[in-house]
Amino acid sequence: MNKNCLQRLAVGSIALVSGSAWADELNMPVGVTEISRKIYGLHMDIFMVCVVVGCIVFGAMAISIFLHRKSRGAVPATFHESTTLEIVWTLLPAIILVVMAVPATGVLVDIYDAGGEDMVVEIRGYQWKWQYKYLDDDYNRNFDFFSNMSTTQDEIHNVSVKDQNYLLDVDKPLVIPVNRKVRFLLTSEDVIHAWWVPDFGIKRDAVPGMVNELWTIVDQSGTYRGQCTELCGKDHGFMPVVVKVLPQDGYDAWYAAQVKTERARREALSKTFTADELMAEGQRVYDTFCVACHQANGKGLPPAFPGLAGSQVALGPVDAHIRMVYEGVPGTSMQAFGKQLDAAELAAVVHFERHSWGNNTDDVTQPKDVIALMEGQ
Ligand code: HEC
Ligand SMILES: [Cu+2]
Repeated sequence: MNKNCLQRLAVGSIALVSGSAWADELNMPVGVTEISRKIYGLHMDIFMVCVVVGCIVFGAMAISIFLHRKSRGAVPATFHESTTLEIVWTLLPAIILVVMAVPATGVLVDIYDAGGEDMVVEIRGYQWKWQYKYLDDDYNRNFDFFSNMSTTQDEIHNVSVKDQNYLLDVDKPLVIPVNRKVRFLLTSEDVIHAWWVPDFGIKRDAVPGMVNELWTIVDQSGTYRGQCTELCGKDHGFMPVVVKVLPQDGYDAWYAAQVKTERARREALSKTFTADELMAEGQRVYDTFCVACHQANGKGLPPAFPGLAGSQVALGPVDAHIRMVYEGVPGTSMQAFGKQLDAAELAAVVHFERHSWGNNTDDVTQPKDVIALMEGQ
């Protein structure tokens, strides 16, 4: 620990104890939910207990080192096995621990009380993005979307100036209404991730094959940011969480727009598109879902991630190509995209790969081709 660090620590401790403005910079956030404020209160109470215990213990030590030093002719006491003393120094810490455990348990019980919700959102972790599914009782009002980090590669590679929300921005945030109890169901499609929003005071693991619960009631509208907090592979640091909390009427308008988009998406499954439309949509899907491994120039990052320019699969029979993207390649990082993309998106991205970076297969892939092959219709 260097001097600067020690200074900060000293100033920080004083700031925390005296509750000055400095504390805001160094302390954990108070947050915008009752739970986050309870956690903050607990943190401050227990911090105070630690400060008092620390002062007594280190104070007694400092005083005895100073007053009873050898050069003053101090002679050590000779007593052994003082039963009273041993009872006192066992009971006292035990009592302090119990006193701290009581309020902590109360808050923990509140944190786990996910019942009585107004709405449910399923959160699904993927390498390396989040999917949000709005689970309405009415199937026709259900929809879901992916939330991908939107920080540009140029910012990451220091080519352009870093944004204020560097690595903490997404293309589509989770949107929830203010003052409503939202229950989250957390799970994962691949490895363990963890969903965390410090301002809400909530965080939980997203475990494949399991569903964990989480809930929140946010009482201030605004945009709140968090991150995946479970080491989940190469792009673990690139799957931020962004939550936009809207007033009820703004939220209702947003929800209605999502339902409309979802209707259009479901209709697209039975449409026939032009080659240009497929290329435009395919580019969007590729840039969102494939570019991290196969790269913008289609050359991939061999040997880990094969190039698609000139690839046997991208130039071979279309059925095998669709199947590969739909089912993935088990045991590799090539995922089964049939779970994440619908038939229209799959058709577009397959078409795009067959007509980009010098590939030209002279065919057109439509949603109905994907449905016929993979969904058995
Ligand atoms: C996390 C990394 C990753 C992502 C993201 C990814 N792929 Fe792959 N992809 C791979 C790997 C690894 C292979 C090689 C699999 C193997 O060993 O056969 C592969 C192979 C392929 C192949 C076969 C290439 C060949 O010639 O063998 C195609 C086609 C393909 N991916 C398409 C896609 C599409 C389309 C997307 C986006 C929707 C995508 N990939 C996203 C990792 C990825
Ligand atoms: Cu993760």
